[in-house]
Amino acid sequence: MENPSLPGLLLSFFTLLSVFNQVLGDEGFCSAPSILDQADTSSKPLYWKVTSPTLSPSHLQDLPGFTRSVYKRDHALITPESHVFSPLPDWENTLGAYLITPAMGSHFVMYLAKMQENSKSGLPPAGVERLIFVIQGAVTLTNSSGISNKLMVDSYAYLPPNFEHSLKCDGSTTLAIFERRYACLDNHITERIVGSTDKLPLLETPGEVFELRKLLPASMPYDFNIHIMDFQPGEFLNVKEVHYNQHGLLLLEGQGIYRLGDSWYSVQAGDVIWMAPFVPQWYAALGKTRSRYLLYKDVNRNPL
Ligand code: UGY
Ligand code: MN
Repeated sequence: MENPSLPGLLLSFFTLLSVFNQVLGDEGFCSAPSILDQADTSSKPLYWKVTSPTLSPSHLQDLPGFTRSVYKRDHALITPESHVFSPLPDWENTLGAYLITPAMGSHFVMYLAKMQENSKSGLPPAGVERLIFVIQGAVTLTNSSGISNKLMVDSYAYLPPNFEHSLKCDGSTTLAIFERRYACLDNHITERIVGSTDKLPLLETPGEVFELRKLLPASMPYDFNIHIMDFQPGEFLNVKEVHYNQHGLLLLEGQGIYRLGDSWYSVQAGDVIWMAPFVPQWYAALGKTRSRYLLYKDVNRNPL
């Protein structure tokens, strides 16, 4: 038999190599989803994961009927693949997904609002206060005397009960919104607040390692606050909390494990959690990047 020539040998080698690569390709039988695929997040806008969620591992993305969402008596995890959007009542050209409502037992609502060029907000019902936080895009907030503020990603506004205002935008925008019926106190009123997370000071967190900012003043007039909590990978809550306050949480960045009652959940940016009063709660941040969440908490009122 004739010996194969060198070019012939090389050709066979490269043919074999390319077949081997195809077999092992992106979804190869022995490959895990590559961390490198997710690594280049530096060029992406802040909070991009909230509106571009992925399921991990990726081979579960199209599994019929699969969701990580859970609804229980004292907590719920509502993950992006089960968000359902419909026109928001009283808003123009805006789709909303109510993710936490009194039907679950909460005394507040939390929803995502998706606006576009010709969208306009409606007002909350009488006596209801509102906090909006910009996740994607930008929105212009105008009050009845014509004063306007442009709110970019990471900015927020608090509107006291019965405060006339409207929100408009030039393009695709996503807002997280919290509303509750204001619990009045004699001789106290709340004021309109406009701000941005990066301008807020870090607050003391005795006994804890996470970084804390609060969107609203801690003073008596305010019956709730929104905390911004940052954890580096590997950091976790030291206190295994059980408390009278309710929570509504939106994970803005990162991933980790949330313990709620006796259940332990893998969570990632875009996930929403409802925590009823007294549900045991604990978080540990994992992965390669910072975890950041927005957290509604009722404060400054006697629970009686
Ligand atoms: O302030 C809080 O109650 C907060 N640390 N809870 C939480 O992160 N689940
Ligand atoms: Mn808590």
